[in-house]
Amino acid sequence: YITKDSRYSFNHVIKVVERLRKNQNVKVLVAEDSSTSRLFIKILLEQYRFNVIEAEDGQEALAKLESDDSIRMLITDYNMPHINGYDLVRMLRHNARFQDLVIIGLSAEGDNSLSAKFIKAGANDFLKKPFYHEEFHCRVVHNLEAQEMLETIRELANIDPLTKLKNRRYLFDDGERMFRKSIPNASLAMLDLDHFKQVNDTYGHVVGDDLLKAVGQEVMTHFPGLLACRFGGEEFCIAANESVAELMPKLERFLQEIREKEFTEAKIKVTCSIGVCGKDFDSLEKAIKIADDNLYEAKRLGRNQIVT
Ligand code: GH3
Ligand code: MG
Ligand code: MG
Ligand code: MG
Ligand code: MG
Repeated sequence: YITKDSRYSFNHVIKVVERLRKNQNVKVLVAEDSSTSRLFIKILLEQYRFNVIEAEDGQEALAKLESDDSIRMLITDYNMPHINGYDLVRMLRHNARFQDLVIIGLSAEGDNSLSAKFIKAGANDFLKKPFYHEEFHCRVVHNLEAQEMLETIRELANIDPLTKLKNRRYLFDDGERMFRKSIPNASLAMLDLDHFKQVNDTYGHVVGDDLLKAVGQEVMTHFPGLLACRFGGEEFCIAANESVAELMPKLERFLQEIREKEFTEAKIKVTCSIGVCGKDFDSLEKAIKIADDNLYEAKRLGRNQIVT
């Protein structure tokens, strides 16, 4: 594959080797009732180092997908007993859990409308059997790379690059939905470092960034299971699907930890002010507004404290 054609550049070879190396970690499920076809597809995929598992029909495929989160791609035949490939794709795409699964449909029978049917149901691609094996390989890799890119873009859009916490955009999108669902048993806190500008002015921005990273780590460890995000500069937001009574002790421990710890190599001491919202809200926006007013009050009262 690499050496036969001298037109391939060195960079291309590097890319192919890199892809083959990555493929070892890509688990592909082949759903196909014909054992000959199944073996043929398995061999093709294994030539490219994919980790292949098999299912003899749609039902077995579904069971394997449900019990194994690490399956990245499904290659499915159309005509199979119990559940056919088309129904399998429809069922999978109705479940949010399988949105990122790469699906390629295959069939020997049917007219061209079968390909449209598969893709409309949510398959990424479709191939008619018998297929030319290089085309099969190209489609497998292209669909996989498109999916990988999509996941990277989604991550870049939702994660704050400095602290690796979720960002503000995520909070107002997926976070808003989660938060709204848990009202009235929800609460929210806005956290803001005290006199952070002085840290930058004294130690410089690089150290300021290190401090933010370290505080981000503290945020991550103190609020497991809750949506903790970097709201902006030195402000963090905790959107909790639990009552203010449950959230308060965690906030108190966090405040104390920040107060006591020495951060970065410069052993910097900082404090934090927190505004909490536990009632009188019917939306995320309203909860943020209330928590923000309370944060302002915590600053006014001398910082290093929580106001509810
Ligand atoms: P207060 O106690 O009133 O909150 O005072 P403060 O100095 O923390 O608040 P202010 O809002 O005046 O300043 C926030 C500072 O945070 C200003 C800005 O330079 C700094 N900052 C915001 N984002 C970053 C960042 O990503 N890295 C660094 N190093 N500094 C940041
Ligand atoms: Mg079949
Ligand atoms: Mg501040
Ligand atoms: Mg300020
Ligand atoms: Mg601030």
